[in-house]
Amino acid sequence: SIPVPADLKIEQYWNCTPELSEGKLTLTPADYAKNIVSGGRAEGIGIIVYTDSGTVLETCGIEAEMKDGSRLQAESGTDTEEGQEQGQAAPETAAAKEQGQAAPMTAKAQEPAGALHVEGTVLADSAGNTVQLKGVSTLGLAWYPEYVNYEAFRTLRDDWGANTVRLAMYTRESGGYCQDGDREALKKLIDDGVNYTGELGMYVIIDWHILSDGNPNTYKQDALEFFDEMSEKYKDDTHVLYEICNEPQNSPWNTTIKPYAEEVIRVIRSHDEDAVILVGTNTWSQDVDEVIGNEIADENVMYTAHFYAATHKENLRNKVQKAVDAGVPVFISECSISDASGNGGLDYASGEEWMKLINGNHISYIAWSLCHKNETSALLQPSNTKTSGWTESDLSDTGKWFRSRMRGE
Ligand code: IDC
Repeated sequence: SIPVPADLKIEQYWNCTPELSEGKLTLTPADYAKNIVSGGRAEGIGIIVYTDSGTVLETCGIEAEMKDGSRLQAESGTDTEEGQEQGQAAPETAAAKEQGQAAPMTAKAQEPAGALHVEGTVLADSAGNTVQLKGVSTLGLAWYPEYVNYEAFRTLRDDWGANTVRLAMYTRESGGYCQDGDREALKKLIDDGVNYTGELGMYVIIDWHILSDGNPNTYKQDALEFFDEMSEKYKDDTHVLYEICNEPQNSPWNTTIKPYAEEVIRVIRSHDEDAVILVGTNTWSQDVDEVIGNEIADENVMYTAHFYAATHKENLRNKVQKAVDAGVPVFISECSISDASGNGGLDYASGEEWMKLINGNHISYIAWSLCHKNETSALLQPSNTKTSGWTESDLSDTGKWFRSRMRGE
């Protein structure tokens, strides 16, 4: 809660919900209902503000660490006493006192989101704070390319509270990378997606979307070349995660998926030592329990579980919990409340059970899928024509449900 001039206006914000009232600006972090306690830290939260009168905003209780290690500080002016009584004000730092005057807040262009790493079963930022990624997946990149645009992602960030976009690139389906797809066009869409998310301070997942090809080794050579190219190109982009096989089937973990993953990971690691890599599990990414005691020897690997709540219920939830309890880092890189066909009736009750599991374990999750196809998992109404700036009435029932979950409502 920050005291601000009465005529303050908010131009932009990210990873938080700002609320202005009577000369006070309150920022609520978007992260899984996280409270920043007095003296605590939060990263990636931003606001751009201005005043018509030109009043400089210099008395606020915010302290921020800049990328170059220097500190941007501002001392709380009028709110200190009251705030301290409530245990809310930012601490008066020694440095701020020494300066005798607070540094002005500068509006900076959004920095790309900082590198993540796996800590225990969850993701964490460089300061060790748990980070829960949440966001949406495209449908096949070749099918709905119009939704890969800056404003669409910005809407997801600012209105949905999403911090991640998954770029699903099918391999074998029509328009797929190893089928009849236009490889250059697909890579251009990925590049656009990586750049837009970078500019927006969001994370992005490059998803090698195997499906009807079943065994990840079907196109292993293509996968090795593709990830060689991607990881070299994006080695300095801290916001990029790689998902190396969407949904293997009839592929036992130990003899088939794990050796494939080890090979692809070796290639990625030759360019990028620590990007987070997501590995699919057998049976359409449902057998995360197979990984228990047989993990890949790499610190920044997570294993995916996918659910479609109307089909996958307690049985799969138990498997996920069992894996997490055994220390396996699980990432839900695809999910919906429809049935497994991506269509059919929605199961809200099962969806709520999944959310309890997800939030109870700080599991990252991605909703399927950002498009207006006439199927119930599509997040937009079939009649939708907007490529960004959707209001609630533009969203399908599934879209509305996920939006309110991501907003923590
Ligand atoms: C579905 C799409 C559908 C498309 C089909 C292609 O929703 O429009 O025609 O793929 O085969 C998955 C897959 C994902 C599926 C989705 C729903 O990862 O590609 O998308 N699903 O069936 N696993 C479980 C469900």
